[in-house]
Amino acid sequence: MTDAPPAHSVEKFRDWRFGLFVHWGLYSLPARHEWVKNRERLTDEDYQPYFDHFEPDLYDPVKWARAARGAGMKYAVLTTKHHEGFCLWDSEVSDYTVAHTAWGKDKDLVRQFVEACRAEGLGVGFYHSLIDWHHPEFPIDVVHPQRYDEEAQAKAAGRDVQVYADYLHAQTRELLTNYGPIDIMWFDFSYPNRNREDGLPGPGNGKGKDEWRSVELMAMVRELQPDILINDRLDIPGDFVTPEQYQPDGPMERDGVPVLWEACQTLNGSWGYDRDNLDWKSPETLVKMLVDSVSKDGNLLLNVGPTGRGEFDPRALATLASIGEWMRLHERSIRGARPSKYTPPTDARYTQKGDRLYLHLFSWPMGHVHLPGLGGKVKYAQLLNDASEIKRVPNDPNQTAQNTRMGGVSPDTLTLKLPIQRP
Ligand code: FUL
Repeated sequence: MTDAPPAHSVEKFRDWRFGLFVHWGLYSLPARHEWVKNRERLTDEDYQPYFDHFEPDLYDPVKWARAARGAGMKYAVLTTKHHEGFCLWDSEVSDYTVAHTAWGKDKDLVRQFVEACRAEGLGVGFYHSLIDWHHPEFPIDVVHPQRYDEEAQAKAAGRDVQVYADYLHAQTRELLTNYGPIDIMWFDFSYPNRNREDGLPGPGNGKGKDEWRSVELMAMVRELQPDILINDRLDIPGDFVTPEQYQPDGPMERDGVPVLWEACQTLNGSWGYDRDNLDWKSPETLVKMLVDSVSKDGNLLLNVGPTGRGEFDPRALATLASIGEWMRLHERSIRGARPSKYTPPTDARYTQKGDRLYLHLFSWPMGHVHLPGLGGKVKYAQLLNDASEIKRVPNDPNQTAQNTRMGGVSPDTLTLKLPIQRP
């Protein structure tokens, strides 16, 4: 067993920079967030209608893959099983799968997804939940986030998490054996912030890794898929870290050493389809998140929650199309780009590829922009969207000296003249 992924997998992932996350399961039917079973304290019986009515007749993952590609994404990660426990493939160790629904007899939605992604040239990742609110041996009520009262603990007593761990390992083995090469294994999630003795929030006692048998699980993943990258949610360090719904302050580190990272972000605060949620982020906000990630050497995994019929919501499609329009003109500054050693001015970011430095202005300054540290270093400047030339404002030695005294432009600052209006 090796404990690090091959360098070529790491570089491929860093070059991709932008991927699609898909949260799809039975929770797409109530259409009230993927945690609906927990949030509304639904019993298995309450939840059964969603299994009975799971009929995604419009599921066409080629359309998903094309929408992703159109947005400039290079890989896609699918929830093979979310916390609710429902499996999108015909797992040998469970009846709680699409193949056991009235609609889905013998269907394997995971296979179709993998094939569509491959056909469209996208990398493929599997999200797989460690939590399982349906498995009879999952000690749901002790460790279940938001549920740690006495009644819950009593119910959980006697459940054997190791039986569940066997199931988790068997399912992971199926996923990594039956679908060809898989690029990313995205486990979710252990309980670093929960004391498992009393179930209360607080410093974690790190027992999650024993319950999932994380070391053994990770070794199996690497053995089955030597080129795969594994995320960090098993309670042991993984290949990349996964800031969720926030942008880190800068390049991320683990134990003082740079670490590969991928921010995951929603379109509207919910991962699963959430019909009445109107809190949609604008394409501009999302593009800024992408640029911000790349400028800090990270990736962005942007989520869509398809409907119960298996389609992307028109609002999601419109957002992806707008991002795609931006990417059509600016992809060079994202794909394969890395952070720059230069510090950008306020409300701006740099990305860099070879000797090309890309300046992303999050707000448009009036008339000109000062770039500290770049004086005398730039041969030519242009706008990326239309290749139009950008002139520099020559450094007037007297003016510069005066500005320096006043705390303004210094001799090593490059000043560029911008169009008054943002193009
Ligand atoms: C979290 C989960 O609980 C959410 O439902 C979602 O899957 C997100 C990406 O990870 O931890």
